[in-house]
Amino acid sequence: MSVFRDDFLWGGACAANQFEGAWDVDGKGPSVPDMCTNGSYATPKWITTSIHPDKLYPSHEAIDFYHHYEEDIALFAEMGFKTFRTSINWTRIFPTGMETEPNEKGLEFYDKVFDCCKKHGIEPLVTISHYEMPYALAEKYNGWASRELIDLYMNYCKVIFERYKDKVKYWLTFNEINSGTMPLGMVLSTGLVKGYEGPVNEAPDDKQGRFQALHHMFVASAKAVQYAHEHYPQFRMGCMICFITSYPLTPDPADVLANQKQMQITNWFCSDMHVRGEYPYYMKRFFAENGITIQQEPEDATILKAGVVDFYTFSYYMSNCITTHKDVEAVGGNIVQGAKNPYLKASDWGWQIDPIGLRYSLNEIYDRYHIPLMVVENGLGAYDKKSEDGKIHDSYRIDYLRAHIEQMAEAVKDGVDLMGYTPWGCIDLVSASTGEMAKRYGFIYVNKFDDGTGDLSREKKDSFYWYQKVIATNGEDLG
Ligand code: BGP
Repeated sequence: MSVFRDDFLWGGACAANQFEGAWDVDGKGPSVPDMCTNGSYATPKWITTSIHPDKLYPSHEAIDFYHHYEEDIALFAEMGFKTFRTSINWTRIFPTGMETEPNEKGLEFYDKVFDCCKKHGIEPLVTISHYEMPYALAEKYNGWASRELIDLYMNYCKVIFERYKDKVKYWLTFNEINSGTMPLGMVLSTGLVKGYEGPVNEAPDDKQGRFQALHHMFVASAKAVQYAHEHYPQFRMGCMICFITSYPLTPDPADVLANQKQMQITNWFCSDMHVRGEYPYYMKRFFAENGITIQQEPEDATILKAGVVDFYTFSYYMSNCITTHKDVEAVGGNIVQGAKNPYLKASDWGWQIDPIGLRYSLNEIYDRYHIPLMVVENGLGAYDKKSEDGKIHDSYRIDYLRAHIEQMAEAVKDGVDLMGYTPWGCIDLVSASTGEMAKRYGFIYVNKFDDGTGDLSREKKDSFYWYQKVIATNGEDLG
């Protein structure tokens, strides 16, 4: 007997700006990621203030899901997907974010995508804003630094809610909102990039601006949730957190405390805002010690309380160690760096692989909130090489996913209410952190390379057939 519930949402996850391409087709406007060049593990990608003809911008074509969506969704269906997590490109609907009328052609595209999902019995799970905002809003308002963004985001939400009310039930307001607690969130999510051109990891950090931007995003999220609950009671509204579990590197109480602080600021702060609808007590001291003052309107507290989410989703790739000790070996990570854990191995990109940490995280989150959880990103970014038989034998990816699903099963046995699982980049796509194609996550290989070449043809990897079996047995056969 499977431990996962009968209606468990097995599927996969992608984001519009990382796989759709067609960046200027059918009236779409440029987004912040459309201004980002390619990079690699060693060389950071850049954000530019205009498009340089001599540079490569990977989101412009990406894997061209825009023109391949029927073929791709058919492949997802063949794997047995019950759900498909994707996002809507805000700039397809409102090219600058400031129009009064939406772009009909953009709306039609998502009609076709969601209809195609329905045809295959796949439930869409839609991220409203996944690391993508109109570049015009970054230029004019310095992104979420401005309160104006709340109304503009609401205009966008109202249009897509009404248009897709019969097609989409599950919505996530912002992808990995907590990346705004870290400097990398300047470019990725808060859009504080007005006038900045240079490597994304060197954008001058504006801590005050980031936390003010987060406040605006929390209010926007809460307003969207409240509006959805009032007008579309069938909707289920969720948050999405980049959950980076960290451990104290040593039993030194100073390390334990440092880790507790780290967990509070990077993981729990944004989670608490979404689920409990108010600033947690520990932020007062953090703001005071960091010279941060949050400008709030009198109505904000009520809005935040009224717009708490129905379910909690998160990405989980790795864990980290925190220490107060000097001279320890550092490691990389998706949005946060830490100390090397001697018990774990890391991916080729330095992300420490920790399946047990997923069970631990699921228990920690569920214990705190007691609302349904979903793992909406997980996976191994790896270099895939074709074997002599011309196929991709990605046993390393299967091993990674199997180990994580095993730990999800343990968490369910622990009593955690887990709704579903959508591994990241179920079809190869552009990496968010580096802009590479070479960092592949997919069950489906796409013939597209870092230099922009490739015929975009799709091929099934070994993991495709493995995941098909996992879904068919509701997670019982992980062999
Ligand atoms: C998450 C993002 C995704 C995705 C993933 C993998 O942080 O939500 O957009 O890209 O990480 O990261 P990367 O693409 O950098 O390997």
